[in-house]
Amino acid sequence: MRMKFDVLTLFPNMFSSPLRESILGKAVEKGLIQIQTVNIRNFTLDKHQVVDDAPYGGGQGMVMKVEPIARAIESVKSQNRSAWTIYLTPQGKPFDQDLAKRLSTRPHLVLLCGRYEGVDERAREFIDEEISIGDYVLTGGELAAMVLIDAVSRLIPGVLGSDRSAEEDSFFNSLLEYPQYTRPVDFRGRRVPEVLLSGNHSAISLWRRREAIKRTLLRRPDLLAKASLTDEEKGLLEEVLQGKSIDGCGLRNADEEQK
Ligand code: 4GX
Repeated sequence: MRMKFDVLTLFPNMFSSPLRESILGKAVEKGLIQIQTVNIRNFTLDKHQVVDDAPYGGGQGMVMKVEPIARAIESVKSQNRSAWTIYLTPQGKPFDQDLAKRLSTRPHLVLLCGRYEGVDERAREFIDEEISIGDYVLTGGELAAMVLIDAVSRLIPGVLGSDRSAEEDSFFNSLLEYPQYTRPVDFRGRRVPEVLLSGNHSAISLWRRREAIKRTLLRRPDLLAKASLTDEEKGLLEEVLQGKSIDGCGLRNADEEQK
């Protein structure tokens, strides 16, 4: 087993099908990853198995109680001391590919999924790291946990096919992907760029790197600022910046009037 995920949640059923389809399903079958859910409700001690309560000081909604969370985390940790505990919350560190890479080196992640207005502040003392998957509000941490599991799992050696390495991804060198085409060569008059049909591999490679740079410049200049470009890529960027053919780069305005 290369990597184990334990998910602490009030809705374990949410994790049954999505993570067992396709590539992740294969990885689970192969024993490369293991995903287990722990129902926080099983760690209540009262007859009615209450997991939430009204906030002290008043206010809207409910807060997840600290004791069931503490007992659930202690239970998982007692079986595996190397476990690294993560709380998914909009207040956490922004999740990105670098963070996914760092987490993929850990043998055991424990993911706490909050519901309602969040967890009692004292539950945070059981957490090693808080992570946000983006600046928007979900109804709970479960979908965020699934995003993290997906992005981390595909970095585990053997999870992607042998001919398909995660290191080839555009984000590996922090550029957006170049445009891809497959058959037919002519779709309603829109043709595949000639260079891709040429069989000239160095010309194809150059075209792809130029397109990746154009697209990144136009759509995500913030990524380009962070990217460590090779001298050749810097040259391509200069060319593009000097205005040699900057078309739409596949960008369409969502507000554009539909024809
Ligand atoms: N990236 N959510 C956490 C519960 C909550 C409410 C208030 C703290 C304060 C999210 C995200 C996310 C929804 C998970 C609210 N926790 N998680 N949950 N964005 O939106 O990770």
